[in-house]
Amino acid sequence: MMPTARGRFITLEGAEGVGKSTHLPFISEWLRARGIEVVQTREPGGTPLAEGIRGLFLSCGGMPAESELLLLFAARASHLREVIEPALVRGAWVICDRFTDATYAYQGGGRGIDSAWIADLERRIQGHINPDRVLLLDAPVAIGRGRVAARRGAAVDRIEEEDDGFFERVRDVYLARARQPGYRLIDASGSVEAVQRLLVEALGDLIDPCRP
Ligand code: Z5A
Repeated sequence: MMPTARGRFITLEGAEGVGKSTHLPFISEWLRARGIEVVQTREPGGTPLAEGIRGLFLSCGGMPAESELLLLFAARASHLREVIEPALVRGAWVICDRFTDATYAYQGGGRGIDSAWIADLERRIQGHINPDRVLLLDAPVAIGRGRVAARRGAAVDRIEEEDDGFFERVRDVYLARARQPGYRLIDASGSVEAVQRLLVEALGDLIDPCRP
């Protein structure tokens, strides 16, 4: 019997309000329509332990940046072992709302934690599991924040309370990381339909490796 091919690991990244939650189900459905088993998940979260950590992370005031970092990797370890790795091994594709690029952007760029420390945890916790494709949704900070403000009615979380300078640093780190192979920079400032056309283009070569 032929061994099952490993699934693909796709992450959706970007600062708040760029449309990750809006586009995640669209990508999942687009892939399922092509006969692919999809596991849709998010970070921090994806397991009972990691969802519990997410609640702490988003709500506990006065948290040191180092505690943020360690909580995120504690959640990520559970998510990797229980959800991401088993899915990839059985051949499913994992579509994840944020992953370690968010840690470089928010804890590295936003909070100022040394990226060498993040890289060390990344190596130890993730081992060989890295995204095959990072879809970076990018828009000026004012656009993303404006969308979130227009949607808002409920409480603002701890990260959303940060000022524009914090989100500019987050965006700068994301843009710098998107120069690496495997990343696709998507202009997220257009309409939902325009962004989804760009997302489909950015996935085409994974579905059909003959495409450029
Ligand atoms: N975090 C971290 O610090 N470090 C880490 O390692 C990880 C995460 C993994 C998770 O909170 C927080 O955790 C996050 C970073 C931190 N905090 N922040 N900021 P979350 O999941 O609740 O927050 P989020 O990821 O930023 O989600 P968001 O604010 O909801 O943004 P979004 O998912 O990208 O946007 P959306 O909900 O799809 O869209 C926002 C609104 O805009 C909504 O009303 C849409 O209908 C609308 N929208 C979307 N696209 C468009 C377009 N194209 N045109 C017009 N309107 C649009």
